[in-house]
Amino acid sequence: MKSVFITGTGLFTPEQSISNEELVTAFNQWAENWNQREAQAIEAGELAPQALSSVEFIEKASGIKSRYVLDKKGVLDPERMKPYLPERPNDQPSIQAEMAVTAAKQALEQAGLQGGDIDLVILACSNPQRAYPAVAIEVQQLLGAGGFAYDMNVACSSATFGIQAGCNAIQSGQAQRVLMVNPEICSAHLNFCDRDSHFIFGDACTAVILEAEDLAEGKSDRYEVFASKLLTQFSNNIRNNAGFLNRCDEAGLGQRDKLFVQEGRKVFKEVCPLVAEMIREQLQLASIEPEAVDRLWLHQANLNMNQLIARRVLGRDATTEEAPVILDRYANTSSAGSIIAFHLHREDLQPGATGVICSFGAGYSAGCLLVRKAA
Ligand code: CO8
Repeated sequence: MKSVFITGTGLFTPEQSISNEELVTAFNQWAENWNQREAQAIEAGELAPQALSSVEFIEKASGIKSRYVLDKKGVLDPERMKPYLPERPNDQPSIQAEMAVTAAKQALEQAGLQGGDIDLVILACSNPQRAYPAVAIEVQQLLGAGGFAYDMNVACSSATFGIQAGCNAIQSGQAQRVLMVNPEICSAHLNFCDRDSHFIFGDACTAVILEAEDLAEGKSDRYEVFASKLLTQFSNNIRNNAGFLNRCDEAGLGQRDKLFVQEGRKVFKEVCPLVAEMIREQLQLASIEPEAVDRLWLHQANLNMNQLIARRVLGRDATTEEAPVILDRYANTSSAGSIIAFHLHREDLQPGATGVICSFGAGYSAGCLLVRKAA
């Protein structure tokens, strides 16, 4: 079977960032306004008051200190509590396509390629912004790529599943050079009025170029994807029921399940052992001792979660060099997280270095890619 290499990565980071302090101030103002508005019902015991959020809780429970977003003003307006992202006419690039093209151009440059060299575009993310046409096809057109393109969604594991789909396409001869992009606009489907989750997500887009061995030959900083495992297991603990059937039952419109909802504690408990076991198994199958792993580029949802997984894999605490953290600045960017970590934290690795790119999230879904820096 042909070997497949990652020859370039790119990252789009929105210009605006929200600190925990700013986010909590807006949330608490919204909560106080709500409590005032509903004072009579609260007094009568018909409604429970909204509890306040806290910076200390957020940082301790998640490790998140700030997040990048496409629109800060709308999110921090206590009368709005969601981004304002104006609709665009059809003859203008859509927001996700624009994010993807920015990240893709960086990745193409790193790989020494032009858009026209790509013959498959996979756009993999938690929520493509529309039903059709596929945003991937718009990206294909904007970059002047050939071949074919499609959207796919495996929530937080979209990028690892997307890379695997790209490897499969190259290995089966359907494509030669693949662009895989992850435009995550998490702020648009996060309920900023939900104290349990209002701090969790941020926006970003990553891009990865995959090339067959013969085409990747001689390129510096290339990584062979030499083993992989994908896993899914149905769970309702992370869910978003937004969809085109919503309009068919008025009773459900505007309910909280039409945005991101989760049982965070259950997710933590169930996903950590599953992922640690998956990585260990993958390493064992590839006859690699955990000590020989140079880097763990883990999904970036929760710092405590990553520390626990790394400890279970390595049998000891990982240093931040071994398991880089980007969630402190970016928060959870869904599928983009592990790729942001890979993009920002691999420069120092030597040829022969081995690493794990691993995602986990809604579905449940988990993807584990073993990569090795080529000589
Ligand atoms: N401020 C102050 N206190 C709070 C707050 C807050 N904001 N929120 C909750 N509390 C309180 C609770 O009320 C509770 O109080 P009490 O003990 O009195 O009942 C206490 O703090 C503890 O609450 P939790 O048990 O909920 O706290 P945890 O320690 O479990 O931390 C986390 C909550 C951070 C959510 C944690 O459970 C976690 O990170 N779990 C893993 C979640 C995860 O990884 N999910 C993956 C989701 S990503 C994904 O799959 C992609 C989906 C698609 C993208 C969606 C984009 C929007």
